[in-house]
Amino acid sequence: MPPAKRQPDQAAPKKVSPTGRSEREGLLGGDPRAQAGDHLTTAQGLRLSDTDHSLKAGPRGPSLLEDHHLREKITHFDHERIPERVVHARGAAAHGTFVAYGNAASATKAGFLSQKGKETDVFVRFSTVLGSRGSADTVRDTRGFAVKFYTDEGNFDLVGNNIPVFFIQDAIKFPDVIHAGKPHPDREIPQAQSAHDTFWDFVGLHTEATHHVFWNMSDRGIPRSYRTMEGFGVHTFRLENGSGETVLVKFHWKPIAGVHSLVWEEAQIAAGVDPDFHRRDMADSIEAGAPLEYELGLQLFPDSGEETFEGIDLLDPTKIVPEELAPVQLVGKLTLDRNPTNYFAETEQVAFHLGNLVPGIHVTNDPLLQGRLFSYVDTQLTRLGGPNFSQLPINRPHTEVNDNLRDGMHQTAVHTGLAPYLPNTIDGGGPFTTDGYVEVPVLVDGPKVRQNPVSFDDHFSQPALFYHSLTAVEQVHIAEAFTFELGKCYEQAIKERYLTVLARIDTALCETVAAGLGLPAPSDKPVTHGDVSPTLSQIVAAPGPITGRIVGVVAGPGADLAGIEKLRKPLEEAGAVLRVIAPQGGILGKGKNKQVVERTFVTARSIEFDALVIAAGVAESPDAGDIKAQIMLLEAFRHLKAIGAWGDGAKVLAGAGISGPGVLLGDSPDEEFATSFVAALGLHRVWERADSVMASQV
Ligand code: HDE
Repeated sequence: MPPAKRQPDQAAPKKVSPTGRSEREGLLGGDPRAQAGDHLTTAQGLRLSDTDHSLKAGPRGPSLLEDHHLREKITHFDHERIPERVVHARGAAAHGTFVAYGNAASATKAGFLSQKGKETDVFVRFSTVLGSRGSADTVRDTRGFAVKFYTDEGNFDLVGNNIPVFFIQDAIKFPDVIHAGKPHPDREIPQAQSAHDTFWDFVGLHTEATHHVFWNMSDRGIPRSYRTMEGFGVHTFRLENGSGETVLVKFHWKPIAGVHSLVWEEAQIAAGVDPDFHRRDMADSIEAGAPLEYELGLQLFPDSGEETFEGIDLLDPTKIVPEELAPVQLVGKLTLDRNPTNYFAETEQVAFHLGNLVPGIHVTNDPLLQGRLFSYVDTQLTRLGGPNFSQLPINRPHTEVNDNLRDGMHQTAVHTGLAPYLPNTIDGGGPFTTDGYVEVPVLVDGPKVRQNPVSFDDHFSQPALFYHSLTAVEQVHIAEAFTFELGKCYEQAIKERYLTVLARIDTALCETVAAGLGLPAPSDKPVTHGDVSPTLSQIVAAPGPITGRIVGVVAGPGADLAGIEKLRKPLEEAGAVLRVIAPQGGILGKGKNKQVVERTFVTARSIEFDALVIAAGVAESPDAGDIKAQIMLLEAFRHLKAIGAWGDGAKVLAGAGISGPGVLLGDSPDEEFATSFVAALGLHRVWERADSVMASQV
């Protein structure tokens, strides 16, 4: 093929900066010379006339070493990859804005939180923990929720997870828990899973992991989307207001769309059918104008010196403080509305660090947090190849930087002056220190010991609180998850040991899992635990928002296309997306009711849809009984999704044996039908159906 040359009538491609940033954010633009001009050049700017043929000694001869273009092209390609993150390798990100409500000023002087209406640019990267960069999105795992605020006072990074507690209490155990969770070192299997011997070996012996394990085995381990995940800073931090008063805080992100999850079978199918399920959902939604939205919340505790609240040790990252005891106060809104322009430049090269703090926010002595303060910069030195990663466009603060740091690998700044040291006279004495960041002078005193506080020894009361705060159906999911994961272990001793952990939490749960594994239930007695905390349950009693939800309408040549168009309106007004599914691709009908077929029976699978509807007019078609369509409907039914039909579409459902709660039938897709459908979708799942579908199938 001849080299691609732009035709004279072809418009020049739109120029965007490497980070795709607007003028307002011009500070973050990358090197403007990176993609300048319309002509293909070498890295040295030499225009090329051929990039398809290497230089050879005759058309059939060997390639010549002197081919500088061949060598440059291949050599650069050979070095395109950087080491993936040692944890959280699989991730996806978006840009957005944080707007402060202004009610946090009494707690913190941090400008981006305390000034009413203050807008701050943010970049958020979501991730799984265990899997490699190319692993599936929907595996059972904790999700990272890392937020970089580009504040006027420098970058503040809130590097959190979607689970409020962690497996370990002290950073020194991090390599242990991660080595146990990662694939086995001999065969490198299984990928992105905790369902294997080394993980359960470790957490059975190391019982401080129990609380986190329970959250992982709950529906929180398989979120429906990034949009429907909570986020937590996990550790307790310290806030300081303008008068120097301090208060302890736990950070929360509350999704406006509610907290919702997949069911396990759906998550497993999605891992194969669409490994990019979560990142696709986020990118598509943002592109379609449905941003992801969360509110930032603070749980505040007096900084009275004990670092406990209602008997809960605030320095122990395996403990939560129930919201019933310390309500979450909402202080601002995060909106993610812009996709990255370049995955590598932004999502891969972003470097978070807990030590990126701003005045008004401080760390505490949580021993997990203390170790993290070291780890993040350290890991970037290997991953990003040197100490200058804060110069990368995605990591650069949106404020002035004058740091006296010099040289090093990949230095891109051309610093001026002679005196990158203080004090100096040669460069006028600057840069000057000013009213900047000052640590709170907390008294530190104690013997040098390798010990934890005694309160850290309580490993079971909070997992028991969590488990008993959930609804019956959520508890069933936990029992199934333990039975699945332990059932994947080979070593009987590992399963037996973990049953003794479960026995300490709940006897019935332990017996159910033991029965599933075909093992006797140990007789250890469960711990006593505090009151339940109903806010820990995800099940909603009233319909919530349906923004970003996908509804599949099964149609075909004879379908009621006007009806589809009628249904589309209320769904889209509520923020949902309607996709037409038909036996074959193409366009159905013409004129104002014309429907573009977006999925066929070959490309559609139930996991893509939050609800399915059968249009009238398809029941008599020979395709109505297509096995792939039937499987799609039955899976949606088993996964407790709302299913509807109007007109003779009901016959298709009857033919598949689908009836009962959450099966909505109507003569036409009129207002009443649409309203009940939107309400069913807003409840996320038809939980009343759970008992009638076999428990082991969900
Ligand atoms: Fe991390 N963690 N972590 N972590 N972590 C990393 O930093 C580490 C912990 C979290 O999207 C690494 O840049 C240690 C808790 C997120 O880029 C590394 C300890 C929480 C991300 C690292 C912890 C997190 C990371 C790997 C125990 C929730 C992804 C690559 C002391 C509050 C950030 C990197 C992104 C990433 C170390 C525990 C969240 C190796 C040593 C607890 C969301 O530095």
